[in-house]
Amino acid sequence: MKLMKKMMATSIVASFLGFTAGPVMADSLQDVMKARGLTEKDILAAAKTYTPTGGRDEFLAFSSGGQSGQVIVYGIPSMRILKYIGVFTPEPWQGYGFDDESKAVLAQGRIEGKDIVYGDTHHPALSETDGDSDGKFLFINDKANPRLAVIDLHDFETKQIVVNPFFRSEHGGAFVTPNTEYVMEATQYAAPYKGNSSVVSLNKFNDEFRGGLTYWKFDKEEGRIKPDASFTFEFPPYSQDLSDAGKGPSYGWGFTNSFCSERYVGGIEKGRPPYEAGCSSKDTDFLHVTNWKKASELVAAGKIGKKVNGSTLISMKEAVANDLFYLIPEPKSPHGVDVTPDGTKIIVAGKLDSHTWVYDWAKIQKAMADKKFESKDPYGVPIIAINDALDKSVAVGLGPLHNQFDSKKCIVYTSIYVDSMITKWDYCEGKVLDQLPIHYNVGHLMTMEGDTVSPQGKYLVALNKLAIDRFNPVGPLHPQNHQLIDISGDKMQLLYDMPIPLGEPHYVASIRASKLKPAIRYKSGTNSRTDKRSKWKTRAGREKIERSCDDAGKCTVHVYGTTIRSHITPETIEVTEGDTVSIHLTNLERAEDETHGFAMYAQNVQLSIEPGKTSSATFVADKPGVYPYYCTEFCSALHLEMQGYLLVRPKGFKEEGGLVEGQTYTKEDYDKQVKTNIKTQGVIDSVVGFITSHNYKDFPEVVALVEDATDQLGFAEDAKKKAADFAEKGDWNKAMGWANQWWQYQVKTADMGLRAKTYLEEHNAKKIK
Ligand code: CUK
Ligand code: CUA
Repeated sequence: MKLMKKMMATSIVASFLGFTAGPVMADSLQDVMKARGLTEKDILAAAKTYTPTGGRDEFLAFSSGGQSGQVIVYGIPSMRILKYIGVFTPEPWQGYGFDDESKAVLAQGRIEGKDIVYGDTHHPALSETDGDSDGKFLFINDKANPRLAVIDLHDFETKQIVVNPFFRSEHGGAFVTPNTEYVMEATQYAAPYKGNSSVVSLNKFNDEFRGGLTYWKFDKEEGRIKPDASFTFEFPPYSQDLSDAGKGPSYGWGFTNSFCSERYVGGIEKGRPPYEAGCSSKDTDFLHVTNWKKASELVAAGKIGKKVNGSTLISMKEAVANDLFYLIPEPKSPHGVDVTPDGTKIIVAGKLDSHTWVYDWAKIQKAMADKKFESKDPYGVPIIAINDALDKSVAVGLGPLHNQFDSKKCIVYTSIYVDSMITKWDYCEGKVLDQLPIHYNVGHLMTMEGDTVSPQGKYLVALNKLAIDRFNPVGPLHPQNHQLIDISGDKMQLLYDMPIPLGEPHYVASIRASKLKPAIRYKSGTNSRTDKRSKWKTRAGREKIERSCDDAGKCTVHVYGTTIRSHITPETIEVTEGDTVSIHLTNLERAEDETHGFAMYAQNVQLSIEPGKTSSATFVADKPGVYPYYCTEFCSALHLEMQGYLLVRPKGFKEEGGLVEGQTYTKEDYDKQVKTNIKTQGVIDSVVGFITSHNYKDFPEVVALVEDATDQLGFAEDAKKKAADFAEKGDWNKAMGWANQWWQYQVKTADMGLRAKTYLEEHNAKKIK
């Protein structure tokens, strides 16, 4: 222990004086290229993606985490993973699904009374203002259990989960309208609407099974979806697929495609052809066109819609009667539907066709105005003839799936599943410009801010379904392969393969990193899931334990605790067998990245308490015993010592004896420690001298570090006084303990100070006196 202290003190001095040794460069670039078998093309690709230490990415990508029910955040062009965000699934690192606050969010996603602890996430969507990404919120859907989640990009935390009031599966979400007025969510597999469980026979498929499209109302101020202000279009039982919202001239409208408009019901076990055959017999399916703007006005005026399950349902009859709903034939078993950045065209990729079809919004509008329809579907929905809607169709390759737009006018990229390639083409001229093989079988593709009115170009990511031979094998289940492609020139250039080890990410949304303004800390005592002050917020020195019992003799213990480097207050919690224990911890830190964790033996407790946050863990102490707890984030040199005990006493337990000391100290020990502390103070003083003699106030990062160091130094002063008081009384054990605590605070101060000094040196701070 003493040796370790000495080593630490020495290293503080050494790093202050700048004794650092760097490696000697032995290799030349040519040597490395030769040794690793790299070509010049490889080196160029590396230079385009390599991000030197401390460097930042130009774009951030929010990838679906597929079956994991999470979101993956990574940087572009470095392709470095930055975070997994727990959404539909518990995520222990973040305490998501372990603290009371986030358990309440996951509970919103219960389906018909059941906890669902996975999600089949498909499409993330970033909030928009005037059709452009605004960096405020992220939405993502769960296909299997029709749900939608809201993530606040202020802290990258999931705030809300809503369950679709009608559907039993969905796919065409999340897609936002240009001012995030609504978030679209369309069904996939038709089913009787929820609450209609008496109808289960597939014989009634045509009459009782339904698809649909929900427009979830989003309140941007509050950052929450408003189910009672949302509405759902009843759709025929065609398997609706993806959606996109209109923009510019098509603002106010939504587009949702479909497959299996054959309404085939399968039955392979009865000798009937399987779904895959019955659902792909017709030459065309239907693009569903809905007017959400007019619908919202009519619903608000009480003219249409019926309140069902706390939300509004617009029947097909009402939608048709009010000119809110139309169908247009589209290529066989289509997949992606994407509105061009200027909102004038709608591009549909026909999975079983080798063409993409480009629809013209002006033509569609004219057909609607003239009430020129080729016919009606069996549900009375008007069908606009293909010739009255289509601008052109372009042969792009076998199995086109999805489209994304470039910053250059008229340029679109389409993923070609069967041919494993990306096709770059011009949708104004109807010309293919370039094709690039990818590895293998691409699903979605994504360009920078490619869903918005102003795509940023530069890069494209191909989300490939199969990796096969691209990475070191890790068993029969392979990682996903995201390939980064440079699209800044005329020819696409493949730059990088990135394995994704977490579910199948169907889609990714990207944003210019400078648009994001994530927080460093919470206002002290924040419940991060409600964004409000927690009722359990605790201030330094106000920590307490309260036990109360109801008339039936059920007792609850509330622990109002705090965490700060490097202790948890309280350090001993004593309860009685059978008590419900609620531990509420507020992290008193203000320093960047000073998160504390809190885990406890055998209680399934694991919290992540970021600076300012208040987190709670509630459990029943049903077994007498000793339960160690500790901090799970390596937060400081004395992190391992950030610990405590929960003691669960049997009823009627009588304590015997008092606390014993494991070690006794003398005046000599105390004096020696004080000497060390005074030496350490010398180091701190010179660091402070360096900082204050420079223009550190021009660097907010350094100002924050200095604030934190000043806090720590204040605590050191406190401990120093306590040590002196006990020394006066000749209580060398307590004097020694507080002298040690004094030194601990000094170490933390020095740590902050050295970080500030390094920062100033690296950023060429100016000497001011
Ligand atoms: S989907 Cu999976 S490749 Cu859910 Cu958008 Cu197309
Ligand atoms: Cu706090 Cu480790």
